[in-house]
Amino acid sequence: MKRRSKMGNFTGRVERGPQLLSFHSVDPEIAGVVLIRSLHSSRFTSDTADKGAAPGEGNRLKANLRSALSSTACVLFLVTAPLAAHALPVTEDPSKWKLTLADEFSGSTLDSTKWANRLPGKRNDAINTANAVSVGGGVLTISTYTDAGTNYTGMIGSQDKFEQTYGYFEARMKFNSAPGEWSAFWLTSPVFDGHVDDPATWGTEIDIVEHRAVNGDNKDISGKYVSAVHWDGYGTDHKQVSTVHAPDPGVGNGTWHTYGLKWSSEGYEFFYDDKSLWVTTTAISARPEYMILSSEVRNANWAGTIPTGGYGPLGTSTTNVQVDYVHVYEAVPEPAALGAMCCFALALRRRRRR
Ligand SMILES: [Ca+2]
Repeated sequence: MKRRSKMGNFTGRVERGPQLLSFHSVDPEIAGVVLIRSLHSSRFTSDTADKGAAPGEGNRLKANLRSALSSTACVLFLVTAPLAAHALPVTEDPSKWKLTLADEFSGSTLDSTKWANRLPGKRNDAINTANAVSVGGGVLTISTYTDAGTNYTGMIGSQDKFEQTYGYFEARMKFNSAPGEWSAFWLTSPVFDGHVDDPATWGTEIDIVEHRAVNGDNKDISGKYVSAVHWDGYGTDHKQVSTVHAPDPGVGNGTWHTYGLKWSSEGYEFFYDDKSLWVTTTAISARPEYMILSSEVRNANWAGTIPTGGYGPLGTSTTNVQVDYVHVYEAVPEPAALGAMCCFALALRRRRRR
């Protein structure tokens, strides 16, 4: 017997057999299956038509459930894990998340309890310097500039200060990218490079957003951005999956947007302004990773050609990335899962007493 039914906040399909009644949720937010094995399962009767729930059926089901729960029957709840591909971002259900790091970039200096300037010195075609990194007006700014023919830029990372396995990572960012330069918000593992064949153990590079003004052919792609997952190190075994998000109305240069990542044991889900854009279940890292906010310069590569004369001096260069905030959350256990564990333990205790 199958029929759709409503039971409190649950909507689903009721199936009944000998001493077994199961309630299959069809609500993607519930994503669970409740099995109630009851000596009283015969009470779950209804003359409701298959096409929908009749008035009063929800109350009957709730009453019968209460009766079954108070009986000596064995009660078993099986709740499946949330479906990553259909999960909602933090902003739509804050109760499911606990804030673990927040930096609003207020004040006038970088918060050294959360971030450190990363990899000072030459990197590709620029020199990473703390002078390129500033905090003011409520935002972090990483500038890319040229002084006496040398290009300078910067990056910050939370390595050894904040690392987390799984969760929801979000930054509100504004790109002012230029040819030869790109900026990004990404995660990586401290033991990523040099290890292969086990991304769960060694971790991955997770690029939430990489923004360029132009591509390797110097074609304007400022309205697009890349998300990617890299694994098996940076050597000959290196592998990656990536996607170019486009068209994304309003991305461009000089516009604020949020870029988010929901990372769980089921995979990676990438968000843009709270909209899910891409899900991949490839190479799932299961180890703590740290965050990086970066700008980089590399001539005649995937971000095009450095302008003649460079980017201009610090203070007048218009090439930068700004970050309004970084927020990180970890998932809290679902109430349904907690309830299932409690009921299962209760059922075991009752069985032992018999
Ligand atoms: Ca801010």
